[in-house]
Amino acid sequence: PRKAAVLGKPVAHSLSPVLHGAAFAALGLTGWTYERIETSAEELPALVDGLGPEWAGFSVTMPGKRAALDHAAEVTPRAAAVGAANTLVRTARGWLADCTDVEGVTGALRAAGGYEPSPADTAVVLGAGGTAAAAVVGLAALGVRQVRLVVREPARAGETLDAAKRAALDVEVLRWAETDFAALGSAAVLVNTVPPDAVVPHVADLAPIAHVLDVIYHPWPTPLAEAVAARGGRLATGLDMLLHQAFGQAEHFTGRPAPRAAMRDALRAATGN
Ligand code: SKM
Repeated sequence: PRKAAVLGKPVAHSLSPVLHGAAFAALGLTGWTYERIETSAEELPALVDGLGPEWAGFSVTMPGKRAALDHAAEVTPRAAAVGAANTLVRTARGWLADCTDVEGVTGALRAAGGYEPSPADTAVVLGAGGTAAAAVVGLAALGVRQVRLVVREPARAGETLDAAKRAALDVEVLRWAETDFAALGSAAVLVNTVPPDAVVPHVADLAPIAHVLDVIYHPWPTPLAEAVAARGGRLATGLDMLLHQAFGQAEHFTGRPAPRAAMRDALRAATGN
């Protein structure tokens, strides 16, 4: 039997043990365990190197995603594109870093958000934190070419902007306070990564967008989600994203196809959704 864990700080709220515990059980991997280990970014390298060969790999959440990328011997193209890793997998050559958050975004937008991309589409991303970089790389992976990035602090948007440029996106950075939100309502797809209090004044302008991933899912529904649904739009949530990013991790840890239905059912049971 092998072991895996989610590393982060805080980590007590993480639903990854629900998802990966269900995956191991559905694959008949008796004795395999998945736990939470509270770890700062600074502690991460020594922690993973100090654990024995029974450890197959790790999910990595905030604040360790950059440290995980920097510590790896090998980096997948999508982790390099995002500039962060949410997965470390043990290989014969050392740690392999991947960023399955990209699949979290693409899977959530397609499956829950009903989004069928077209190259002429314009996407809007609200926010420039860690999730925004995965969002722009995910949108590029879907075939979107143009992104409007609406940010409250342009000085902090550098990492997301770099990710958008690496993904060869045509990106326009808009300063939140000066943005004409009504003009954004014609976008094909929206990924929101900022808290409801900032979005509320603009909900009516954004509501016409037909496909929305609102990564903020607590409390649900957000005012944005309600307004989009009332206009007939399709919604994906942070929980959809969590589910879809876990599939690739489960495959990395076990070497087998992820038991998707079992993982989805376990997440639903744990969250009442
Ligand atoms: O990228 C994911 C990570 O793999 C696990 C996670 C969690 O357990 O809450 C959240 C995201 O950062």
